[in-house]
Amino acid sequence: MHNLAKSLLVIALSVSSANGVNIVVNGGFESGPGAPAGGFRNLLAGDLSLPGWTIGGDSVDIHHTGHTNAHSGLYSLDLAGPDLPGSISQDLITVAGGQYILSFWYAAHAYHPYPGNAMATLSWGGSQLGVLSLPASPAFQAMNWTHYQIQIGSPGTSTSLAFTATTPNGSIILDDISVEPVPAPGASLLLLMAGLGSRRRR
Ligand SMILES: [Ca+2]
Repeated sequence: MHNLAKSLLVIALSVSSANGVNIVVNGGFESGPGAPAGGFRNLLAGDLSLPGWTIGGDSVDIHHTGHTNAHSGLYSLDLAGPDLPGSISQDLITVAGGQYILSFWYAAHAYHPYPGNAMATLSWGGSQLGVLSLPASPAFQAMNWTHYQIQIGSPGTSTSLAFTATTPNGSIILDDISVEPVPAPGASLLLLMAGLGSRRRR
């Protein structure tokens, strides 16, 4: 491949890839109280035991993978506890105007005692970014894990990330939430030019 073509490919790849540093604390729910093997643990709004996350609404549940299979690790988080919808949120330290890759996995509870899909909203920086909606998983050990990924800008130096159930018990379950900074295209281009310059001098 011609050197210029290689260089353009390097630029294209660097613009669209994150740098691998996840700024979400405990995005996989592996830290904190966990849940008994094969069971779940209910956490009421205001409970401070789940590192990184503020629990709101009514309550949420931490599920052990023996209860509903986690996307990875031992635990996932059910956005609605035994009754009414709950929520989780986290304030991320961001660079104003920076670009980030938001990625997570979601599934619907296999227990689904009402018509329609399990649903939740996703918000970023206080604005609703999307609606998560899935039919019930086929079984507790056959969860319909679905990937969500988007590149998005940060509005300020602190950006709230929030997930809010809009259906009651038997709702959306989350795992492996990450937000990774995307290197600025200008920075990649400067590094590349510096590299080309040093090769020419040799
Ligand atoms: Ca997990």
